[in-house]
Amino acid sequence: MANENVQMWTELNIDLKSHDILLNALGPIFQEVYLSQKNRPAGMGFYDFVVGDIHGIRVKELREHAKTGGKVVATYCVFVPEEFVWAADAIPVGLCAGTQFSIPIAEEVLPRNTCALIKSSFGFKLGRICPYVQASHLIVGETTCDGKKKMFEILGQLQPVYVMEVPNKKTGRSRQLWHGEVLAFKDVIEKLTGNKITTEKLGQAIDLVNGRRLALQRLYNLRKVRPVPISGKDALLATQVSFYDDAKRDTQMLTALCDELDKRVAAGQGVAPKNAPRILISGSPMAIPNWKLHHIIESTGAVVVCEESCTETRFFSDLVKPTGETLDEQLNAIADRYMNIHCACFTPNDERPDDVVKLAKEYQVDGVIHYNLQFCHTYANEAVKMEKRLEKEGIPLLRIETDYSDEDAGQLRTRIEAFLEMIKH
Ligand code: BJ8
Repeated sequence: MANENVQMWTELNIDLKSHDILLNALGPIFQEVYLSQKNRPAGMGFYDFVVGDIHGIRVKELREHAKTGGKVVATYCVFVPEEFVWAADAIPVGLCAGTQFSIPIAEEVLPRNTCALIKSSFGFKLGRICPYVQASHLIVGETTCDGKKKMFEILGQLQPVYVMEVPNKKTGRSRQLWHGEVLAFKDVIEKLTGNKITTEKLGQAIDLVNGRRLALQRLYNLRKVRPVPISGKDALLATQVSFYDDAKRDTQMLTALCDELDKRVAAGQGVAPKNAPRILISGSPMAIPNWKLHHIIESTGAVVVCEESCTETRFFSDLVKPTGETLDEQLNAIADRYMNIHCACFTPNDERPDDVVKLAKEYQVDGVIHYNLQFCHTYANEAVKMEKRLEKEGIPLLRIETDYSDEDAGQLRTRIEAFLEMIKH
């Protein structure tokens, strides 16, 4: 198997030397962050297996799909409507952008004062260390923030890139623009694949993606229980894997995990004591393998019970209304659903603080940690409004700005411990 993988990576033009260093570093980190946890649900075995072979089996599936003429479409943002990709018999894959490893490579080209997520993803391509990027036929970017949209121009010199224009406001005119963008994206995917997107195929794709969203909603609802039956780290991993696994299999695995958690809840079995501080994280996305903040928080005895971010609640909380009977109605339902993502790239974006307050109550949290990646101006500025709003609601907030390196881990731990001390009942 290992040889088979090496052969596949060679065919994908991977820089094997750097790639080896990356995979060899990931094992011990996963051991420390994940496998050292006690009392994990057995259903997490699937996710451990996926990480254990992170650049193997799934990449092989993508390659086999490509050998029969199928296309692979890579994305970085939850604004890209994956329903069209599935409906055209292509496979969408959310790209990894969560490791420090690829950042020095990216900094050879990009300005250092760019957020870690952008640098990490760009470094994966520049350094030829991610087989998912190498296996994709098209990368779909978006105009959500300045750093990303300018990076996509440079990325486009290395691989085919298509950029969707995401509006900055939520006015009627912006919605019209977005509807046009969604329609144009459908055409791009049809052209790439040579397959016509029919009402029937799109209906099936809507059901497929909604099915996965419902399974993720079920997982998150289980985290509302006290004591919580799954750690924040494990829930985070399950959602991270959802970005690149097969949607049907992912739904099955999530369902099996939730069935197990139901039993834990019925037995009153939790991963942390009933009185462990419950934390909500809100802010920038945490792409795989970014587990830094969860690991620090949970190793202090607190438990992360919810994340308001694009790798979590913003990814699955809304469904596409499965009511459309014509292609036009389906397109409108898809455009409406995606326009409702409360990313900080919008102005104003008062819905996001509303969401955080609502989630804080539903998940019975003791405090909120606002997480923003260094050099991300949208989330950093929005934190000002968030702070005021949460203060009004009497919900304690700690603002954190960090990157993917471990340099500030000690300092973060000290600040988080002080915060937990302050919110203790
Ligand atoms: S919909 S949050 S996935 S853009 S952290 S790259 S905003 S400088 S990731 Fe995002 Fe889509 Fe919005 Fe979600 Fe820029 Fe900020 Fe970096 Fe960001």
